[in-house]
Amino acid sequence: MKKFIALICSVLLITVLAACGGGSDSSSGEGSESASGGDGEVKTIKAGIGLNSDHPQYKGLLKFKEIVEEKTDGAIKVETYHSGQLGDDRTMTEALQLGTQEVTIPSTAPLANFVPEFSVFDIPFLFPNEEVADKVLAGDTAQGLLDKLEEQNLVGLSYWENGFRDLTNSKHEVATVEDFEGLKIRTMENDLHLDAFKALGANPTPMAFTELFTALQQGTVDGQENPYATIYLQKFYEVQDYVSNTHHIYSPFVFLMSKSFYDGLSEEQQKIVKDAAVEAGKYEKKLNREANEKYLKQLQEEGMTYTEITPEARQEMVDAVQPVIEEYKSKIGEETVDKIYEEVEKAQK
Ligand code: KDG
Repeated sequence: MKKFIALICSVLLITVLAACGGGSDSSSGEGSESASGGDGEVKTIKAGIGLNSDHPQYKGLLKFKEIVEEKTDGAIKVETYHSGQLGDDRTMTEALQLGTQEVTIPSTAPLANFVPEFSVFDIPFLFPNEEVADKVLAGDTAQGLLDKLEEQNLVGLSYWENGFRDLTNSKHEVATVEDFEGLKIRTMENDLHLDAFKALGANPTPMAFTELFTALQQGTVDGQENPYATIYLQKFYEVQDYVSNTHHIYSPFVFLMSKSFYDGLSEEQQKIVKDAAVEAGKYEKKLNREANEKYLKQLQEEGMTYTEITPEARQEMVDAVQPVIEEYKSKIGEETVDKIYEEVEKAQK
């Protein structure tokens, strides 16, 4: 009996000690007042993305890890996952809301399912070039959209770059609007993308990025659209023969953190993760632009046929999607759409 009572007492003691702290629960941040946490507690950030480990996005994530672990003296540890090991853009964003994952960096397109105004970046042919995209993403509207994420239990720490999206397919060259006719195109999970491709005459299917390579390989879809860096680094050239510089949408990424995790950090730690997300984002953008520049040539070396879209043909595409843009103005929010167009115009002056 004595032995039994002693056993019960030690179990109780262990339970009380555990409740008083000492665990490495990544979501508990109470009581830590400095960057190093002060109480010796190590918080863990599980960070996952859909692209693979060769992509600039993953290299940017490693930069984030390096900065955060160094600046917090190891009090915050960052575990990195790529290639959809933790899920796709939507499921990882949901995991952040639930607090079971701390960081992900989705394209803004699937994020519009959480904050519809993000679809403003899905307006086809909105940005004429990267310089304009940079200015607008640093402007009031884009920064205001990051604030809106809080209502969804998410914190948007910075914009990164996915880039201008270009069309690939396995059927034929795409040079004009007519060439889209009947092509089965995978799009991101976003209604505006779907309707824009329908307006161009294609037959679009929304699908998570994690399923895309197999769908292209098995012919479930004929084509897809992504920046050159993704087309090359994900080896889509193995299952796609044609690439055109449609540049129809510029995709930003948003560096997202789970709000419950962020709220549990000390103020100093919050500043460190925020600054690191901005700094690592600059690094990612630089690598991404270098990659997009060099990979079109390499795609051709891998055997893809490249088709240049003439200004006239691009204008026909712009005209074809115009009714869709009109239709979506009220869905996105007239004010947001008007403001973004103003900012795009101002950025070109
Ligand atoms: O890591 C980001 C990817 O999951 C995704 O956003 C890539 O552009 C993309 C796509 O087509 O799904």
